[in-house]
Amino acid sequence: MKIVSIKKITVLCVLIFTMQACKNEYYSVGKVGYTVRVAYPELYSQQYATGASVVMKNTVTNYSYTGTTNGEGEVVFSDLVPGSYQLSVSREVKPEEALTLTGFEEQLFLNASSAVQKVTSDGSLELRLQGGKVGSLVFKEIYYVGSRTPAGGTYFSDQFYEIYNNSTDTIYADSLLIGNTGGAAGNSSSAKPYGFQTDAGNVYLQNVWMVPGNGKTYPIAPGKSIIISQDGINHQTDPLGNPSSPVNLGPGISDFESYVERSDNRDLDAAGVDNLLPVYLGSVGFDWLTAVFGASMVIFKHPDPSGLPLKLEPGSTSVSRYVQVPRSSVIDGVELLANGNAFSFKRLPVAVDAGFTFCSGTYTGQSVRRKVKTIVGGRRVLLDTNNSTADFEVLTTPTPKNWQ
Ligand SMILES: [Ca+2]
Ligand SMILES: [Ca+2]
Repeated sequence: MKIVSIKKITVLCVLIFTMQACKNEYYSVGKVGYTVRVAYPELYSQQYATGASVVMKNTVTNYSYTGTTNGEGEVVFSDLVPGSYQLSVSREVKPEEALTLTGFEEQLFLNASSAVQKVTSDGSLELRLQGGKVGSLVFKEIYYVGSRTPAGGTYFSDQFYEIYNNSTDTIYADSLLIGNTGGAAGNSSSAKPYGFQTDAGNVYLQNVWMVPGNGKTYPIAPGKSIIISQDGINHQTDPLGNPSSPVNLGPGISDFESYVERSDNRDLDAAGVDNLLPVYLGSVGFDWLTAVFGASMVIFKHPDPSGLPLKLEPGSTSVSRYVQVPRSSVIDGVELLANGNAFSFKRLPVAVDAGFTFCSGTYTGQSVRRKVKTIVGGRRVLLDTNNSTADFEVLTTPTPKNWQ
């Protein structure tokens, strides 16, 4: 802690012209003690921040007292001149320290500041650090392979995509974009790999949907998720469903569903489950069915999604066009291929997903789910190394909004 220098006080007194008055005031008023306690942001594994830099700046003289918080997150200014002070706190968190505090190994810059405090006698103040965006939205679970009916038929209206807030801040799902790539999944060796494979700077999507909302309509709290379903019904009990389906995706579980408006009303519009907004539907029949062999999935944000360029697949004679999404807009992506030997059919750039994941077969009722890396204060932090080979595991039974 610095001590007010006599030189500074002298200069100040000269400047304000009434040297004697100033001197009298300064020396006649007793100094006071002031304790500042610094707390970490909510949801951190520790409550109080040690090693935080605290600055108390006198708003009249501009003189600053500085100090560093101790093991209890406190700094005591014991010889403060009474007056009005503005407090500011900063704390840089190194990646290895952040891993313990938040579950994410990344550099953080936390700050706090106060309104002007009138300090006339001994007192204290607690300030909470803020900032440091930690983590992001990630795919938690994807169920895409479909299920068998009791008679052995195939059923694929029960696909879902679960998106999880892996950060320590509330994130709004409003305007979030979700899409699937085209391209073969590697189930047939005679198929050609996706013609866009050599472009590492973009992702090419067959269909793109958007979450509605005004910007603050759909908050996702830290450690919570949203589910986007093909149809937001209880597939096990609904007359249009499949009694052998592994999932109930009704209201309360599904947050959104894809709804394809058709004159024959072939797609059902489940009440209580909000509909996604279509942005570009390059290959949609009765509904948004993604490949049961595996389509690679991406979530992203873009200020003008309907203005994104549409591209023909290089080396293909198909007239289908795909939405070109810059890699920098991608929030998360998961490469889903047909089997463990299908690496050459990758459709996402390595920077989005360095690996891929797969189920044991189509209509097996299995899902792929991101592993839990650690638990901080009861909140699961999911493993996100941008490599789904390492990050995901296959479940025999999907667990929408659940972990069992
Ligand atoms: Ca639907
Ligand atoms: Ca609906």
